[in-house]
Amino acid sequence: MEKTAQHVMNGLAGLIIIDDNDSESLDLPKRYGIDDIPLIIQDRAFNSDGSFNYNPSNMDIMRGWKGDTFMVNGVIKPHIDLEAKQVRFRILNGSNSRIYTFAFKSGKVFKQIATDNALLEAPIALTELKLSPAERAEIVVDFSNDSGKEEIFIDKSSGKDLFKANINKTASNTTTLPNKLITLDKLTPADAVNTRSFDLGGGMGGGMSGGPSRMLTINGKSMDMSVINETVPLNAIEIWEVRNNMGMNHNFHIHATHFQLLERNGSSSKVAENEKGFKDTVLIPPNESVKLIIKMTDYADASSPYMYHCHILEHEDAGMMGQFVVI
Ligand SMILES: [Cu+2]
Repeated sequence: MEKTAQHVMNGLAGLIIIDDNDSESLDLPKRYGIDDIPLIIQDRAFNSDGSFNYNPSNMDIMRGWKGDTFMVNGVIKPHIDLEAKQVRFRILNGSNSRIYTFAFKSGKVFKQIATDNALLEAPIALTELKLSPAERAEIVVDFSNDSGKEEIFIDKSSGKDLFKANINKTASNTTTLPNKLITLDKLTPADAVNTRSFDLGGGMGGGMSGGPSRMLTINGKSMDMSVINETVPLNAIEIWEVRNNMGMNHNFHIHATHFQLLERNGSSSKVAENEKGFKDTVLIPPNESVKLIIKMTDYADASSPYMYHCHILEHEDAGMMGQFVVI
């Protein structure tokens, strides 16, 4: 416990691709490494000998540690040669704390087709895509008319280049992104039988008295391995309201399920189109709130409970995590 940030920093993180019949049956780019490219985005700082420089202060822990060098699939500023066709990128923000706003430097439009856990019902056209730590997205970019061009994928938040794509290969097949992807089996708020509230809070004061692992809290409590914070009934549909009571970004991740985002700051209209899919991690900006609908469909007992936590790794290590059982 309290070492997740260090473990991920040292390399203990990856991306697993999960496809299903829906994904396979649609006319999506699906040739791995050719038109179906995983992107694991991470930031690091390096010592002069090339080793990782990671020694966060309490202030770094509070703010979320950020490195000055960006890696894509473990490589600094890589480039890729691509065919002049539609290309799918499966993106993971694998960073400890950094929130990215992904975009092409040219402003090129792309289509988001999937959120953390599933395809979206329809592609959403975007010019930028914000992902907080552990959030995933799949996008399809149409390079059909870009032969001979280069496109630079950037993080607009920091202004840094991430990788360069050279569109210098002839398309060896074509794919046509459908207008309709799937129908999500969404939960209905009227079916919810219970509401839970989670207040994300804390401050440096907690650190003074309890050390760094006690600085941050959910509902006033820091993570305690010996405490089960919530007991959730199996297959019950619930509303979870999560409030960020601090002047800094947090996100909220729930294990072993997916949820739907119903509201931001009490308003369903503030939920972006590309957030209306199945997710397991959601960004909550400073002093904002989200309302989620969730159903736990797997048992978990006290010997191996599930967790919910901020996925800014320094924050979860600082106590912003809780445990729950499903019975
Ligand atoms: Cu946090």
